[in-house]
Amino acid sequence: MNIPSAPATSLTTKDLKTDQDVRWCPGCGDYSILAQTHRTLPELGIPREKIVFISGIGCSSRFPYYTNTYGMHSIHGRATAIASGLKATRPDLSVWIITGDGDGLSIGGNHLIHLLRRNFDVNILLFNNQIYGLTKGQYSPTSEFKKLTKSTPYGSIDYPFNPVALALGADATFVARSMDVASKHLPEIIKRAHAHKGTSFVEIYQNCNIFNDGAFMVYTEKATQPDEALFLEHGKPLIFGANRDKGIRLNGFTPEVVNIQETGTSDLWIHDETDQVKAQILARFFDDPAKPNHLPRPFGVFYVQQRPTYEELLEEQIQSVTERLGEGDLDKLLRGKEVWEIK
Ligand SMILES: Cc1ncc(C[n+]2csc(CCOP(=O)(O)OP(=O)(O)O)c2C)c(N)n1
Ligand code: SF4
Repeated sequence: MNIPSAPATSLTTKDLKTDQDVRWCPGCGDYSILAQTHRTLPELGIPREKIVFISGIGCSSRFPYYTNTYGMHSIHGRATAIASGLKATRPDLSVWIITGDGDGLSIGGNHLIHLLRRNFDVNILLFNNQIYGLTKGQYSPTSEFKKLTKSTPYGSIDYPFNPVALALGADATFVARSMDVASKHLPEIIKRAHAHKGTSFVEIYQNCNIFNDGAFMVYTEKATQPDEALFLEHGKPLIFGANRDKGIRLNGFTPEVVNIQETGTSDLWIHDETDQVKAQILARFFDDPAKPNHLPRPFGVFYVQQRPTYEELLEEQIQSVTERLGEGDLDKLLRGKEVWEIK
């Protein structure tokens, strides 16, 4: 793809569009995520030639074709590995990983967790549609228990991953959740992810209207969203409900929903995105919305931690070893003392 230089100050949403035919099904949530990303990138102040989108395989992974920056539609589950290599050698680049729940959590699950713990300064946008879209509707690692698909005709007996809990378990330093159609929320989360120095993990609920239509409807539809979605804001109490009359408080380590009109707001849980223990509890707000007395599903930034990035530590280590031992010589190393002959 031809990437003419577009300085950060003049980059527009139009500049980011490509001449490629978009091959997603009409109505797919991927369009909305693409649009929000194109709308947000110019606000980040990065020159176009410094932006790289790396994807794996899947419908979502076609994203780099439709974004006029550098990019790579790579191999299944390995966008994380390729992005790590790129960031280690070119820390000046803004690296974005586009992956799906199949790509990132099935075949790519192992690479994902290691990227998270290493804390390369890259951004992961995981499009979660709870299905394999590209291969026509098999169940994925986030499909719900008992899910009926072509590959689970009697219902899935796999217990699903909770991607936010998984990322926290791998010691990710930025963990957030948003949704495809959230035209204000998603851009804010993308900006926060970019601003974070370290790996940012953003799970995005994405509707696959062909093979799993309506999977997240209770969170996205106007009629149900206020009671089902809990929008997290740092330093603010956890309040939700159509009349903003429901709150969350902690009873020991157990969250409970209270009616604010009865209890007031003084003992409500105040969201602190630097609190790892509370982030773990929030991640477990993962009830089936059909269950009576279920907790609402949180959206926003669950957790942020400042920790050195892998590329910083790598550079530091190379410098200190070079100062101590001098420039390395690969040829000498390969022909060093530990050489033996096989006869
Ligand atoms: C090595 C390998 N195994 C399996 C496949 C088949 N395959 C292609 S995409 C995909 C899953 C995609 O699901 P997801 O990441 O959720 O993306 P979506 O299409 O839903 O956006 C699979 C299993 C493949 N292309 N390569
Ligand atoms: S199959 Fe699903 S995820 Fe893939 S393009 Fe179509 S609607 Fe989107």
